[in-house]
Order: sequence, then C-alpha cells, then structure tokens
Amino acid sequence: MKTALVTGATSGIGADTARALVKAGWRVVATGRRADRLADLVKELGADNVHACAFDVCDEAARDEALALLPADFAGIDCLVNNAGLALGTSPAQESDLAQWKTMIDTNVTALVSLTHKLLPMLIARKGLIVNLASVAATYPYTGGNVYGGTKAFVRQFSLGLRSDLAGTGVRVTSIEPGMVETEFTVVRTGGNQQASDDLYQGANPMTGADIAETILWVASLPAHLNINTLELMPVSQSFAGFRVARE
Ligand code: NDP
Ligand code: 8X3
Repeated sequence: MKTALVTGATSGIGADTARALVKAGWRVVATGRRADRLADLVKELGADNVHACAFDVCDEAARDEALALLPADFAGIDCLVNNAGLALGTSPAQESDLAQWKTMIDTNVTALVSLTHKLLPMLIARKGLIVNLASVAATYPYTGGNVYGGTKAFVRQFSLGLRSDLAGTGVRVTSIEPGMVETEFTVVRTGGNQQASDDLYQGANPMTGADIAETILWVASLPAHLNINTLELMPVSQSFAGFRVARE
C-alpha cells in the first residue's frame, strides 16, 4: 500500500484528492491548519486510511514536529501533493497590500520548496512522485493576478527544474495547472466574501475539486516509466483574456 502526503487537505482540491486517493487504495497523510476539518476527514475515510497532521506549512518547526510523530504505517511517503496555497486580493499591483503578497510567496513558494526539500531524500529512496499545484495563472497573466501568478509560475518552473535534477532517480514530477475550480479559493481571496465567490462561479459551470482530484489520481496511477510534465485544465466555459490597449 502506498502513502501520499497531501498539503491543504482541509478543503477543495486537497480534500477531494485525499478522498480519491483513499478510494483507489492509497494511505493519505492529510495536512492543513484546521484540525477539526482533518478530524472530519479521518472520520469520513477511516483512521486506517487517513492520518491527520495539522500544521501551518509556513511554520517549519511545527511541520517537522508533526511529521516526526507520523505513525509507522504513514511514515513512508511515496507521493507528495504540494497543494496548500492561496491567492489574496485581486487589486492591481499599485494598490495591493504588501503583507498579502508576502503571505502568498511564503505559502505558495517558500513553504512548498521547503517541504519538497525535506522529503526529497525519502522520495528518491522510494522512487516516488511529486505533484505540484500550479495554475493557469502561471502561464496567462490577468489583471490583479500579479504576485499570485508569479508564485504559480515559480511552481511550474520549479517542477520542470526538479524533473531535470531528478533524472535517473525514478522520481516523477508533475505540475498541475487548473483554471477555474469552485472551492474555498475565492472566499479566501476576497477575505471571506461568499457572495463574490458565488457571483464568480454563477453560470460558469466551473471545474470541481473532484475533477482535479481525479486528474491527480490518474497521474499517480500511471506506469512508473511515464511522467506527465505539465497538465493544464480549464472548464469549457473559460478561455483566454484578450490583450488590452490603454489609449491616450
Ligand atoms: P481552498 O481554499 O479550498 O484550499 C486551500 C487549502 O490550502 C486549504 O486546505 C488550506 O488549509 C490550505 N492552506 C492554505 N494556507 C495554508 C497554510 N499556511 N498552511 C497549511 N495549509 C494551508 O483552495 P483550492 O482547493 O482551490 O486550492 C488548492 C490549490 O490549488 C492552491 O495551491 C491553489 O492556488 C491551486 N489552484 C486553485 C484553483 C482554483 O480555481 N480554485 C485553480 C488553480 C490552482 P487551512 O486553511 O486549513 O490551513
Ligand atoms: C486559480 C485560477 O484563474 O483564478 O489559480 O487564477 S485563476
């Protein structure tokens, strides 16, 4: 039985990834700050299948303490799903809050890099898999996406760089790059504005966390000789923004 560590498993894509992996026979170490949500997931999926590990990915000491306490059955990680992440704000750069920018960089970039660095020796020893959640925002800029898009471009390029460095180790690395997925993402981005979130997804038939989870499960279920480098997905309703021209 293989074990995956999924960051950000308290909600959205991460929670559904934990569900999909367990259904397919994986053990899952489910992480996130909201311990009550993790406890619910354990109750839903069973303590033999899911181990709750509550920590803030930006707090390396808390993370290391929590991971050091993993029970033997969950201690060998074969797949790291670097999913925890967030966008904060939709303002243009010149009106943005620097603290929000730093939180996005700390969470989406620094914490992801740090956890990956920590688990790399184990993933190499086990010929494992790293799945990183980037975004279409990595490739396509949009107004108000400034630092969020920058962090996801980092995740995408870091994934490809890892692939280069890990050649010959048997470790696989995939950058998953979704467009619009209805989760708590927009509630978080807007500082708790459920109405703004409902308005954004209204009539758009967005992707679901389960859609992305099935994709991650597919990537994780491929034969060991096959690597998906990058995988971009959008709902059919979403397409590309046009160029803009600011006229005098
Ligand atoms: P959600 O807001 O539903 O879930 C985000 C998850 O990240 C939560 O479980 C949250 O857990 C966790 N998280 C955030 N900050 C921290 C932290 N400091 N420490 C630990 N965990 C943290 O959003 P999604 O499911 O949509 O997002 C998952 C990933 O997918 C993100 O990386 C996002 O950028 C990416 N993505 C999302 C898209 C979308 O349209 N929804 C599209 C493309 C990519 P908790 O708050 O309990 O700590
Ligand atoms: C989230 C997708 O389009 O809201 O990464 O930036 S988008």
